[in-house]
Amino acid sequence: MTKQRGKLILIEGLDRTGKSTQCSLLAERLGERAHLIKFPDRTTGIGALINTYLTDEAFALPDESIHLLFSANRWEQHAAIEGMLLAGQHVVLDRYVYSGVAYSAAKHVPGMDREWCYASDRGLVRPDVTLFLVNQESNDTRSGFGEERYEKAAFQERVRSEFHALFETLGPRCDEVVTVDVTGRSIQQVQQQVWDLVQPVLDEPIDSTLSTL
Ligand code: T5A
Ligand code: NA
Repeated sequence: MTKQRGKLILIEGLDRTGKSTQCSLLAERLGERAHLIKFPDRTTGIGALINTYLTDEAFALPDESIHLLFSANRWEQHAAIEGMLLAGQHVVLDRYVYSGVAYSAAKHVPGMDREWCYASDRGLVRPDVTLFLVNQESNDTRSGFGEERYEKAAFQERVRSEFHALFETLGPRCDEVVTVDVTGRSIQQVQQQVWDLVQPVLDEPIDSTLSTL
């Protein structure tokens, strides 16, 4: 019997919805067979530039450039992700292409529409499932909110619309996206819901080919 490839599980959402918390708990629960990868990956040279952009409002970059850096930061991990999946390991992603498109498109810069934003990520591995965390209440009371460039209520509203529009317009090109309502729910409650949604995906038999975005 040939070895099953691993599954690519993505957790997306607005700022401070609990993505990193849930990704860590999920990876921990999956154990040895799982890897956790966070985007932006601030540990690389490109990631360091992104970090400066996010934390220092005075650091100027054209919107097109920072968009392409976020995308390039995902391409830096592409071969590693492919390798892990083909070796039978599961990969948990903390943000990915959909953040890349939604945050950039929400800037409403002429020429940077959704299609343009998506183009630089074409060819990356497609997630087997995407969980989209939504908090109906404002996230700005959660610790740390407001420290980085995009953490402003009005901009977050625009990002929210972009995420929804993106999931709608992608249609069949967009793999399974499941909305997880985290409003008023504890970390443990959300974790159980995440686990219940992910488990059937892990059990799904699948051939070893990876599909791409
Ligand atoms: N971005 C990102 C782009 O513009 N383009 C891209 O291509 C990509 C990949 C940084 C920014 O970059 C933008 C999006 C962002 O604006 P980031 O590094 O993911 O992206 O941002 P972080 O600051 O690391 O993460 P977030 O702000 O998105 O927070 P999380 O991961 O959603 O939230 P988390 O888990 O850190 O939790 C936040 C706080 O809430 C508590 C936690 O303990 C923590 O204190 N919390 C809860 N409290 C109550 N109830 C619950 N259920 C809770 N869950 C968590
Ligand atoms: Na995070």
